[in-house]
Amino acid sequence: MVMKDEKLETIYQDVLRRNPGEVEFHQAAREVLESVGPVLAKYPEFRERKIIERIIEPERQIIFRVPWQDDKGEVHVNRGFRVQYNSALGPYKGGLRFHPSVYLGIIKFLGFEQIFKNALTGLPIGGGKGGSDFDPKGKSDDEIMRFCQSFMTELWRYIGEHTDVPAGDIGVGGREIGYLYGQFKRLTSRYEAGVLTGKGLDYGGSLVRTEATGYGATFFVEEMLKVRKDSFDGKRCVVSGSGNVAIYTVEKIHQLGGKVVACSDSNGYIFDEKGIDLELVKQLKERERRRIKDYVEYRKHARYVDGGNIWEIPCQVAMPSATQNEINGKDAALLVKNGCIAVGEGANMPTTPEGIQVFLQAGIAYGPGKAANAGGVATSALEMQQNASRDSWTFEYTEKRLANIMKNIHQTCFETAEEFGAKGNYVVGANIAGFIKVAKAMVAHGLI
Ligand code: NDP
Ligand code: 2IT
Repeated sequence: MVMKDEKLETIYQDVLRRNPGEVEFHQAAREVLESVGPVLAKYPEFRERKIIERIIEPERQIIFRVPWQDDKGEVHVNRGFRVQYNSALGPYKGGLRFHPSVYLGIIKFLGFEQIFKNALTGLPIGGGKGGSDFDPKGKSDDEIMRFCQSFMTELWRYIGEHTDVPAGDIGVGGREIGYLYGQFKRLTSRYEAGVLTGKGLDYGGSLVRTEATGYGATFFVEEMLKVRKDSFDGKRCVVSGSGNVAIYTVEKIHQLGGKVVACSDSNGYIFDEKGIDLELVKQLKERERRRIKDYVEYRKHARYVDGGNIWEIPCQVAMPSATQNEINGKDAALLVKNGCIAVGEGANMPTTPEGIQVFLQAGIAYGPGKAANAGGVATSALEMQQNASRDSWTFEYTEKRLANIMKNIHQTCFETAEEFGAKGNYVVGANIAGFIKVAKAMVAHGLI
């Protein structure tokens, strides 16, 4: 489908031509381009200063070799990436993803979305993303450590508390951040806590960072439900994935009175009519690093569906928290048909463009990732604040800050959508509000 605005269509065709094969990046770029037409009418200086053409081109892209040895002494070579996308609002900020599917197109889609997400938090952070096609599954602790050390041996010269501040994403959690931080400290001889976020609590991490993305996404859905005079109380929910974001989404939904009946990993899903036993999931996934199918060994009444599609489970609230494009048009239609009234994206870009159209046309509350999952990076920015002041805040205070930030993001998206004639459309609201903030700063900085 061709875009309504001819100039934007030309820009999009240019994106396709200059970034061949990067389909996830094309998808993320197109969604933003489709939203920002009305902004250009209101702010002609953005068009004159070619803000869109500039924002869509990363400021800097770094690609490097990561050689490492496994426990048997065999040598492996992976590829490392860091895309420093936009620094108009602050140092580049965004996670590192270790997954075999990683290539430049995935890092660019994530980095591009991160610019607008970070702008929405209202905190001084630019956008970036990195990672590697390394597969952490089945690797020993020592192998993970050697990989992280080799990765940081290249990355350290490009990052810093005022330059670029990586954190976790898929395949990168507290353990990996620890090894990365140790190697950064060794290479630089500096105790620069603010260079990474998601650190352990013993060496500069922030309380609530572990929980932040899942809690934040749940707060966002709570706000969307409030607009509809509704709440989580008694709601039947499905949360895909069983990693960091999924686990703390389930935790907060349960605290707010909802019941999560299914979660998953890349092999299949579990269904537990009595409600997911979160302590068991934490034991299996966080401490023992096992597969979700093992859940049914302990909860005999629960069911594991190998290779199954989790979206076939009827629910009122769906929170995709695994990976990109996990909900297609058919899945979205099935969710709506089965009575789903709200979708909050813990993952980045988990719904395909066709799926998004289904949700919007059905008029359900749909919270896109760059708004709904911003609590993770927002709490990373709170970790940076604590590091800068050599302070550490209590859990209660930090969670309150997070809840407030999510409330503000929701309000900003809601009001911006209304202002630009798309009431209730959080996609348009998030894209426009994030874009305007970055664009204004870019205009102020001149042509750089
Ligand atoms: P984890 O590595 O902790 O967990 C990822 C989960 O998603 C696992 O259950 C994993 O299953 C599943 N998954 C990953 N890749 C695929 C795939 N290709 N197909 C099917 N399932 C898959 O990562 P996080 O929980 O941190 O991240 C989940 C999502 O949330 C990602 O989209 C990430 O970008 C996003 N996000 C994360 C933030 C954070 O702070 N961590 C912040 C904002 C967004 P398996 O074990 O089988 O691979
Ligand atoms: O997608 C994301 O926002 C993250 N993976 C978290 C980034 C961060 O810097 O905390």
